[in-house]
Amino acid sequence: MNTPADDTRYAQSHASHAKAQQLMPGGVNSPVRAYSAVGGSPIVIRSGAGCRVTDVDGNEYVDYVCSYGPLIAGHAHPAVVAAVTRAASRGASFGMPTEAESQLAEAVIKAVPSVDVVRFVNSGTEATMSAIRLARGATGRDKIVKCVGGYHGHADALLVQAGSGATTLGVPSSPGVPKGATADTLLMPYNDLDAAAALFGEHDGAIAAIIIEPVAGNMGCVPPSDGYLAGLRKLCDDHGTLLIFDEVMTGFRVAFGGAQAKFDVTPDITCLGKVLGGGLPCAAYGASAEIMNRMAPVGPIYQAGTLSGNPVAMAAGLATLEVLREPGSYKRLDDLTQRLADGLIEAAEASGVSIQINRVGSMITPFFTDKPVTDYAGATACDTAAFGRFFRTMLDQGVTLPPSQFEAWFVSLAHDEEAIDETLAAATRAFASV
Ligand code: HOZ
Repeated sequence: MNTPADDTRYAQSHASHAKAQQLMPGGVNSPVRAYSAVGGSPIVIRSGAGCRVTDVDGNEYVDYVCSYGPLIAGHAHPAVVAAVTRAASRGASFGMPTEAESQLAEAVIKAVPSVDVVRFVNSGTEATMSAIRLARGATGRDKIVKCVGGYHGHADALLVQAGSGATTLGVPSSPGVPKGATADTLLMPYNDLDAAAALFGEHDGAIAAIIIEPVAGNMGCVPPSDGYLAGLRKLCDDHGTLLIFDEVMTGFRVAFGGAQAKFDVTPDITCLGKVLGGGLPCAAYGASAEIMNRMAPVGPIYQAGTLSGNPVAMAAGLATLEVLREPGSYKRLDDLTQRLADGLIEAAEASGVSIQINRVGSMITPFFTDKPVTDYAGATACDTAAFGRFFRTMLDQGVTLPPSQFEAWFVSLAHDEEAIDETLAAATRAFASV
């Protein structure tokens, strides 16, 4: 355990970030990393191993960012490192097919109920924007529905009332997105089936797709209420609309087959990412052959990518899925995360701090509120200043959390009881500081 902060604890991180700010907007390549919502400047990471990361000052942290989800096997898992090293030694990219693509495609198709044919891309953003194009092309309709506070990457049509970093930075609808790009994007509150039905009432015959995170993860973790996903499935069936599950966060995370396997609701199109690439840039979208074969070169709907299906990323993904296939993996993730949830509630109660824990598998968010959080309105009503104080005190004690109330924390197979208990000891002190 690190000692509480003193003036020199983050000296190298501060110097490094100051230099980075001259070179990149905010010194970062993804806005949430800049710590805007929690104050201070970010720690700069030197390395990671297992469930821990080390910053450039040599401070060690138990890590719950886990790269925002991909690192379900932990940092630098030996099998993943070996697979990546082997693949890289054979060549980084070819722009021609490799067998690794078919191997990972087979693994995805076997695991994910809705996917019979899959296309690899490089990021979750690419997966969702391609899925939207596919849905529009397949239905001949333009309108899409997304949830208020849902985040599906930064493509224009989806950057409307978006969660994650967009909400954290106070720009849920970004300047620079032309009105025309979002004119066909309809919004509904998460977990509100009546609101979804009302949209179909207003726009019947015009809605190509609903795109939804089946477990919301980008307003913090918010599980679907009973019957919600099945209700959306039925509405889509009744109206000839395609249901897209954005499982970039939940795929291979909440179950090997994703949220669709866990909640037993099968979408038409699935987007994957994060765990799929084991920490390397990799994502995918998939569906039935009937739908997917509308994509070029079989069909006319166009989407392409120089680095798509990159062999090093394929190797990292395959090795990560292999780790997850070990018996008991998901039970272990569940048990560890439940231990964290129970301990956080106990620690908060001891300090008289009101929190609500939302958890699905190894995704967890403690919300600083005394009311259940079931949607974006509930998430944004939380005490974000209290979260910021909690965050800083945790950091000072050697625990890295996503620097926003509107993100999920991730537990990996590399976490263990000792790391969780270390986290809870830190949390007891952090709640006292709130
Ligand atoms: N979907 C990721 C977590 N909400 C994004 C991470 C980021 O914005 O850097």
